[in-house]
Amino acid sequence: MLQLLNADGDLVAETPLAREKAMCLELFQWMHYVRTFDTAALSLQRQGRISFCNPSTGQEASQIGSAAALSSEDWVFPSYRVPGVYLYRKGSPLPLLHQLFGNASDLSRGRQMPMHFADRSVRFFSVSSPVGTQITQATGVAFAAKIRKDPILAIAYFGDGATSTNDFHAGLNLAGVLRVPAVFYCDNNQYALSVPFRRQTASESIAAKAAAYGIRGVQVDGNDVLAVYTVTRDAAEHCRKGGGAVLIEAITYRSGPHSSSDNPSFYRSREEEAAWKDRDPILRCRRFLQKQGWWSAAWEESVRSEQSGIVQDAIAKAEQTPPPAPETLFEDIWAERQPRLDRQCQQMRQSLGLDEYRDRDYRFPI
Ligand SMILES: Cc1ncc(C[n+]2csc(CCOP(=O)(O)OP(=O)(O)O)c2C)c(N)n1
Repeated sequence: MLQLLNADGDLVAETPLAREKAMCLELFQWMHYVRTFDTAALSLQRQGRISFCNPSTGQEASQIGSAAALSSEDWVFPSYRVPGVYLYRKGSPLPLLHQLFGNASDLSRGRQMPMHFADRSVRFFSVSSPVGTQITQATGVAFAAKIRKDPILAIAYFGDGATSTNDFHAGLNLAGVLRVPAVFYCDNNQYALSVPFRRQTASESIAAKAAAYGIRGVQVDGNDVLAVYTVTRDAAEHCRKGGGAVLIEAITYRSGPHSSSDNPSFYRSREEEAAWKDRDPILRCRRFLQKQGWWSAAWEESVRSEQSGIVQDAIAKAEQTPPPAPETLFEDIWAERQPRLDRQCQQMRQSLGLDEYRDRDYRFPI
C-alpha cells in the first residue's frame, strides 16, 4: 500500500509534492470545503429541509487527491459518495445544493435522488443508483476515446461492495481485453452499507483482483491526500501512454452513516470508529502542514469562515429557488415535441388545475 504521510502527518517516503507548499495548502482547503458541504447537507436533512443524503465524511482525501490528478477533459463516472469530485471540478457548491433541493435550477430538474449529480459541462456523468453500473459505462467511454484517439480517460468511482457486482467483472474484463484508458477507483471504506469488507470477498485485497484482468492494480492509503494524488496521477499517465486500465484500491473509512437513513451503531463498534478518527484525512493533512510550518489556526479559521459563508449563501439561494414546473416532466424526452406528449401535458395541467391557479405554490412538504 502506498503511503506518503502516516497518521501523525510525518512524511514516510520521499516525494517532491511535499515541497510544493501552495499545492499542499490547496489540497487541504479543498478537503475542508468538501467537509463543510457534507456537514451542511446532513444538517439540512436532519432539519427536514432536504429528503436524503449520503455523507462522505472521512473520504475527503480520496475525493480531492484523485480529482486534482485528473484533466478537465476526462470523464467522471461517479458514485453517490464523491460529491467532492464534483465540487472540485465545478468550483462552486451552488449546483450541488440546487440538486439536493431538486429545484428548478437543478440540472436534473428534480428527477434524481439527492446526491445523484450530473453535469455535462464538467464531464460528470449521472450518478448511478444501481451499484456498479458506472463501471461498465466508464469502460465504454474509454473504448470510444481509444477509437477516436482522444487523449482522455474515463474514471469510475465505486465502493468495495460494488466489486461484488457483475458490472465490476464485465467492466474490468473488457477494459483489460481492449486495453482502454480507464481508471477504476475503488474506495474501500470497509463497509457496503452494513456488510463489512471481510464478508465481501475472500481475496486478500481488491487491488489483487487486477491481475486476473491483466490490468495494473495498486493499493493506496486513501486517507493520505498526497499518496492518493500520486497514484491517480500515475494511473492517468499510464492510461494516456496507452498502457491500459488501472484499478486503484483506496483504503479508507466511511466515518458517518451510509446515508441519512442509516444508523451504523447497529453494525460497528464505537472503538472501531474512534481508531479511524485518528487516521482522519483532514487531521492528517493538518498535522503535516503544521510540521512544515505552513499552518496557523488563524489561516484555517479564515478558510473555514469563507467556505461556510459560501455554502450558507448557496443554501439560501437553492432553498429560495422554486421547484421545477410540472410541465418540465414532458421535456428532455424527445429531440422534438411530440403531439401525444403535448396532449398528456395538457391533461395534466387540467387535472392539477394549473390553468386556474397559475401562481399556486407546488412545493410539496417533505
Ligand atoms: C445493484 C444494487 N444492489 C443493491 C443496492 C442497494 N445499495 C445501495 S448502496 C449499497 C452499498 C454499496 O456499498 P459500496 O459499493 O461499498 O459503496 P459505499 O456505499 O460504501 O460507498 C447497497 C447494497 C443498489 N443500490 N444497487
